[in-house]
Amino acid sequence: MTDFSKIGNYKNLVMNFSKQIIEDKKLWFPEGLNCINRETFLKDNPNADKSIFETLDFDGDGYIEEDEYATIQCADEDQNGILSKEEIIQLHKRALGSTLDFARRNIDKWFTCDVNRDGVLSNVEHEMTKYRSEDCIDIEHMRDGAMSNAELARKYNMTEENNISWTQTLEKHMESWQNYIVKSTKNQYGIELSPSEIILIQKEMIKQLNTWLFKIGDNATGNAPLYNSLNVTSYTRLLTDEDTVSCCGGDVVPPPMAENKNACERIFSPIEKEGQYNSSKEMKNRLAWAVFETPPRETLATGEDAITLWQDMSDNEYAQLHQKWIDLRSMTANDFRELLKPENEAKKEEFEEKSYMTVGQIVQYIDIVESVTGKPWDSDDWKINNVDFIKIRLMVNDTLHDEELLHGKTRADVPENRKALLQFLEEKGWLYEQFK
Ligand SMILES: [Ca+2]
Ligand SMILES: [Ca+2]
Ligand SMILES: [Ca+2]
Repeated sequence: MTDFSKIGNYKNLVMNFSKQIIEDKKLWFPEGLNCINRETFLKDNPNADKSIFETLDFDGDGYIEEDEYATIQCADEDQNGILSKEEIIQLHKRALGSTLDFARRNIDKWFTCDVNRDGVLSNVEHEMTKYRSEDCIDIEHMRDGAMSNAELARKYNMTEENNISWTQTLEKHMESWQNYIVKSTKNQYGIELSPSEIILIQKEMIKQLNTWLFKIGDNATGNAPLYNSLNVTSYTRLLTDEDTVSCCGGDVVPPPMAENKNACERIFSPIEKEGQYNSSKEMKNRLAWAVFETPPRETLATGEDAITLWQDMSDNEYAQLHQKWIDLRSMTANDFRELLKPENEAKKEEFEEKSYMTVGQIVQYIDIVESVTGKPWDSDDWKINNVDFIKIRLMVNDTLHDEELLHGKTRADVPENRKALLQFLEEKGWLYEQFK
């Protein structure tokens, strides 16, 4: 387990971040990342224990990135510079919680490809993944519901019996995902998951698989989860519970909210804990940000504040971008619903060309929020508290009713199009007792 306590008081460390190109991360951050290499760290902190560098460099790439350092700062709730036992436990809990969340979603993702729900990704099913555009906007093609391979081949004009050169089983998928998540929990939180926690992750996946004996998640029924169709950027912006301001979007590019490019405005406040909430204005900012096509991050300088983020842009360029933000932000729920009408098809297409979310997705999100608040989106007399927010997340992920799906069900209740999954789970020994 990572020993955060040996860092001592991190505020005593000299941290001279500078923009550097990291070979391993060049693909994502071609302009480099704000970080410190080992040599600089040791030079600036001659008296610090040598192992502190390794502790702070979560992913072991030889650099302490700002993100890695920020995790420590965030975990230090009372800001006294030292991670107490309790603060480390909380960090660990948060890391595990998010991992379990991802475990369920990983299984949900699998079934966007495994259309006949038999636990194996056939050639035809794999072929179909090419209909998935890079940003997943076209993923609707992939969610026609449970369908046999023959039906699928017919629908997409493929030969079903093409030689099976590529088969992936769910088991292999789960195993490789598990390896990935263990590594990424270390990279992101500096947390090493224990063997018993890894078993917990496996159990979570198996539970979700049993849930899929009944889970619909199909376009055909109109119940496609919003999560499966959103691109990663929009998803993050809609569902992050962390404090975010227009000058530092964290891992994602902020929106040009402020009139003055050097100013900072709050997009929304943190909503992670009891008592915290987002106002209707903040929620509308959130949605607009998820929709807004921000400039590619490599065209922006990365940095801690707005001043460095927007500096490379001329005042005029920024003003234009800001105007686009204002225009989008002034759109009402009704405007979006209007766009969905058949006679507005052309307008809708035009809008979607410059949008991270489809109009359908936007309306689906608004519907979810309205159902939680019981108030119209366009009014201003509502807010979202921490409990509401969790509910919205569950609804976006379509996992709100997962627990109930298994209640009181037996083998006889398993629908015909899930018999293959039932058999698969039985063979693997993953089938819940109640279905045997
Ligand atoms: Ca690192
Ligand atoms: Ca502390
Ligand atoms: Ca299959």
